[in-house]
Amino acid sequence: MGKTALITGITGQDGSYLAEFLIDKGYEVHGIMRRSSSFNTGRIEHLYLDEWVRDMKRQRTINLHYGDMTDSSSLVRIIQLTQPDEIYNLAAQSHVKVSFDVPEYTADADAIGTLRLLEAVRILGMEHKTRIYQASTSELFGLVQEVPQRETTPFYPRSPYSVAKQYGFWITKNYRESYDMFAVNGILFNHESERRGENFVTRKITLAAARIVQGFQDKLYMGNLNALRDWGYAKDYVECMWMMLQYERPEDFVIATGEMHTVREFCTLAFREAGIELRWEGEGLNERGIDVKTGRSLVEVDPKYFRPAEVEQLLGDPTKAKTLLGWNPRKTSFEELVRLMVKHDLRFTRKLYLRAKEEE
Ligand code: NDP
Ligand code: GDR
Repeated sequence: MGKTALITGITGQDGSYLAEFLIDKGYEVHGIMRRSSSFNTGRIEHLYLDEWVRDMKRQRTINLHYGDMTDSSSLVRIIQLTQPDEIYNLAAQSHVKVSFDVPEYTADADAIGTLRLLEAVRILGMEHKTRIYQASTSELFGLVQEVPQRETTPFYPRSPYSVAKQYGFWITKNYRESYDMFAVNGILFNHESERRGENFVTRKITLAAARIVQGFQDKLYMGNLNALRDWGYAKDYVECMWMMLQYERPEDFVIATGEMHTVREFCTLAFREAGIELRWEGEGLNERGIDVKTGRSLVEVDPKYFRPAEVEQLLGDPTKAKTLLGWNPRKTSFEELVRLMVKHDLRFTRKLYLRAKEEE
């Protein structure tokens, strides 16, 4: 008998890659999706077929269940029904800037949601059967106290999102220590992909570069270009989530590449990949990314993208994951990551444009 996994947040970037990864490993995969007025299954449609089609094709697919991190009863019901060996808690209101606009909801879904999940496992008496992965974040380090950041670096969260995730971190650790549960935190640094949400900085840039070079967009407006991030590839990072749950002991791990770049560098590289060489001029609010060939200003700063409190730099030290789990932090390089995102978005934006033309 293969193992059964339950993924919260299966419709998100990481959930979709993790579902693919676990299916390949022979898992029976279940996912919790929330109700939405428009389809939210775009990232997993290729894994999900209506039941009658599934029967016809006898294809291994994922099983989706309606539920919500703000609804304990749904969590209890789904865990009881699916009896998972492993739960990956990836569901969250995951946008840092948006968390300043919806702080209470963010705390409910990200902090208390984690508690609800742990309690559901305990109420069902499954605390010694089910291993739990909690999606913790480098945002916990916030106002950086030590460079690079490792498992022992003190936290200083700087947003309602990271404050909520700090609760998630500690309650996971607390349940591990109190009830002897195999519950672990992956402290993951930023990881990106072709499936990254369109309002996170990397995807916003790669989409804009693709649109601008094809003439569908004039300019890109950005927030803090000086922010430094340790960016990895989501596909490489979901493998590490699984590795943590296979490890002999429940432990928390920092997952990062150990290399950081500014948002500006990401822009320069993405535009170059799309065929535009940028030159940077001016400072602060007047900074501009100019197309070297045409002299046109393509990237400008709009303060509406600034955050009330910013995390200026994050750089992780993945030594523990490398040593104990044998995880390879540089499988996909920064340059490759930018290349594959831009390549995808050039095709993606072209397709959207052609479809819109057809419908005209
Ligand atoms: P996404 O924003 O792409 O996905 C979040 C998922 O959570 C979506 O499936 C979303 O559903 C679901 N969700 C949101 N609110 C609820 C709710 N109340 N109940 C049930 N489901 C909900 O995030 P990522 O895939 O990028 O990240 C996965 C996890 O890892 C998140 O917890 C994030 O905070 C954390 N993280 C991410 C990092 C990164 O760089 N990507 C780094 C460190 C941590 P829907 O599709 O309907 O919106
Ligand atoms: P982050 O990711 O806040 O690190 O959280 P995001 O891509 O949103 O921002 C990274 C940095 O870029 C700066 N920035 C901008 N950001 C956005 N979104 N839009 C802009 O126009 C823009 N201009 C500059 C930001 O100020 C910031 O410094 C992500 C999420 O996936 C979290 O869920 C996760 O926990 C952390 O990564 C690790």
